[in-house]
Amino acid sequence: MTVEYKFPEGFWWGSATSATQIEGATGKKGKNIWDHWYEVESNRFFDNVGPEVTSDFYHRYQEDIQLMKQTGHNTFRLSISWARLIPEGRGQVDQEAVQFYNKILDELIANDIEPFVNLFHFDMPLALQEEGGWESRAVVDAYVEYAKEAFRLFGDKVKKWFTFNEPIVPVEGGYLYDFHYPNVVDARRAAQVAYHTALASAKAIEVFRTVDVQDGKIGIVLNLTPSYPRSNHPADLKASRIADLFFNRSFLDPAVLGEYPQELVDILGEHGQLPETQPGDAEILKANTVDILGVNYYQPRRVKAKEHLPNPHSPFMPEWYFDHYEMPGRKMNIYRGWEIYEKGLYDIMINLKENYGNIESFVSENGMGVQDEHRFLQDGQIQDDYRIEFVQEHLKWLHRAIQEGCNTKGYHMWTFMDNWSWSNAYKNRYGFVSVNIDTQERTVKKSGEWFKQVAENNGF
Ligand code: BGP
Repeated sequence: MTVEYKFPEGFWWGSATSATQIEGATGKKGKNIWDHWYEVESNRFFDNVGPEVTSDFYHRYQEDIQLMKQTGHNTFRLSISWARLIPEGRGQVDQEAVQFYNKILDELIANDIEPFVNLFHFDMPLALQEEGGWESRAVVDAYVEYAKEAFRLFGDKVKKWFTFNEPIVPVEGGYLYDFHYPNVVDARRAAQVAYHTALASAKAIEVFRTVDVQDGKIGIVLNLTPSYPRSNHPADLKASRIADLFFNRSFLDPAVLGEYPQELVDILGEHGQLPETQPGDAEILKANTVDILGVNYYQPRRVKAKEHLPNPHSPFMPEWYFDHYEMPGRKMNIYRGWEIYEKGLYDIMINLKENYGNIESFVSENGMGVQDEHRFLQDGQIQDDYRIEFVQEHLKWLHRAIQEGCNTKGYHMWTFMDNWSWSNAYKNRYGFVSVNIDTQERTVKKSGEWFKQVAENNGF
């Protein structure tokens, strides 16, 4: 068989998950904001389904790791649940949790699947949220202690660490647009949360390198959403540049370059939205940039100049500077409502090469959510040709980026098996493996079989 799109030797093939979305067994851990939000407002969750069981990975991890093998994984990203490891967020470590994560890591390694471990995937322990969550500087310190504990406990087995997954999402969801707990809408508080998260990441990296001296690499996973202007008109270009500042560079620049873009600082300053900082913070950010960058890419952002000037008396929001628009003729994932633009992945990688020192990177999430996916069931298997096409077309652009010298080491799908997704619960299915949420029965989809071939041939 000729392999037209061959990837570099040792390419990472796999998928990503997060603790809250797959583990279940919530009764055996401390509460996080998801457990709490579901308790107080279950109607905010699709079909009123909460995180108590999800895909029951807690009990089924052995079977699941076998399925990872069957679907060609040589790497796999999971996250540690902070509130499982340290139920109150700081202090006592739970020994059952230590055993649980050790068993998973051992099982992965025994099956030649390298574990990539992420420390925070949207799941603030409730006890710390009650202290102010990421608005509180003391919570940054608690996070650094947790990171240190995780490095100490699992550092012999884990050689790829990530401080955060998509840190902008809790900022947007929790403090700007009301789709995550604590449902605050306030740009200045959002800026404080964003700043403390970036600082927490840098401080965890400092501990990783200096205090505990771990071997291996440490990075961050960012959802980069390339911002495309409607036209070359200066006003559209400016709108797109500012959207990029808010939604990409607000984390990308401090993580990779160790400092904030001046234009972002100026805009926030003009509106009195700057976060509180402390002397010495800038040096910490500068000295502790990432070794490796995970790139989550789902869709682009299409932007045009603002049509109506914002009311200067209304509270400040990033949208004071741009409007979104629907590009005519764009290709859509009709099953999820997101635009599909495969070349976006190439544009991201070229940007990293040209403007971010060609940092070592990989695609840490990319995938296609599908509502009511059981309609594609035939002879007991989901025939997800649309997903195969989706992945393949993205991989073609990734291949081209690599050929042009981008330092890209792997491709992880979102996600391994259908899982519970935040307030969307089980609405959109993303897995290579389908999960019947009533019986917990797993079945490899057509895309899972296809992915195995791709991984085995290191291309297609
Ligand atoms: C990413 C998150 C994942 C996952 C995915 C799909 O942003 O990192 O945790 O939820 O989005 O999201 P959804 O199920 O809402 O389509």
